[in-house]
Amino acid sequence: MTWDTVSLDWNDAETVATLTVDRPEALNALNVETLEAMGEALATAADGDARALVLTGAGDDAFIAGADIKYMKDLSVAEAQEWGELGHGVADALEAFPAPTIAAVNGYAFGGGCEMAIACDLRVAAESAIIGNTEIDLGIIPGWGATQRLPELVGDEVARRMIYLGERLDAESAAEVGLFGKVVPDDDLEVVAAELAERIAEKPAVAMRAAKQSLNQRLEGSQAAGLDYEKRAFASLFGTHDQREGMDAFVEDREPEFE
Ligand code: DAK
Repeated sequence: MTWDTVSLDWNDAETVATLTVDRPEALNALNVETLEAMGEALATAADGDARALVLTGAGDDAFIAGADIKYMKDLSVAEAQEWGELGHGVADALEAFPAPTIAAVNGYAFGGGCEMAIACDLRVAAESAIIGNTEIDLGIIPGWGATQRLPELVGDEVARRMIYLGERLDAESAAEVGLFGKVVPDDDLEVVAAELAERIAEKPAVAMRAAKQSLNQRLEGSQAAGLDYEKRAFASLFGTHDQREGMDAFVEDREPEFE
């Protein structure tokens, strides 16, 4: 199976799959086609019994610069709900992937890009990576899981600062708050992520799956309700003045004037 904006590659032993988002013209921002392709690629990797999966972005500039603002800007509430479901589906598929997933964060990881990274089991970052949930500056809130997953990783105080202020953290600061497990020189990222994936892939697969499922179990229940709430809250912002203004301003390359 091949896709225009996503590739799926395997190591020689066919134990580690690497899913690369490849939309250079939009800094790997996620549109409908790319999210659908990611979902299919994850299913293919699971069917191929991947024992570890690496998620990364093509090129040196971006992991994923977020959801595609140009696509999102004119969505109605109903369309935003569908859009939310699509992105949530991919983040959920990463979280529930039957083997550990590693985000190799190269460059920008904003908004939905940050949300895909935090849906992975582990995060390794290049020194030049910058990460944040920047949605507030577009007049919306994170819509693919960050209000629930981010506090789990970095604690409530830091998550609130990041989401309320749209803070963009450099790699070192992100590692300090526990968002990145490891920061490496840019040129080493691919190798370090691959080595980590290989180490995981060499462990007993059945126990690994049980370990992941058990760790994920603690998130069940209250997180599901929280994710549902987030979907509804996100969609309800479409059509508001600040959502239109925030996204128009981005597309027109000017400062937004919020209400
Ligand atoms: N969407 C669409 N295009 C994008 C993009 C994005 N997120 N980010 C960058 N691009 C495009 C730019 O428009 C530009 O395209 P052209 O003008 O060349 O056609 C090209 O990529 C290169 O970008 P720049 O020229 O801006 O490059 P710079 O190096 O100057 O700046 C930047 C890079 C990453 C700092 C800047 O592009 C930027 O700030 N981008 C926006 C980052 C951002 O705010 N990301 C968060 C998006 S909001 C939900 C669903 C989803 C979400 C929430 C709820 N529900 C339905 C529940 C998620 C929301 C988000 O992710």
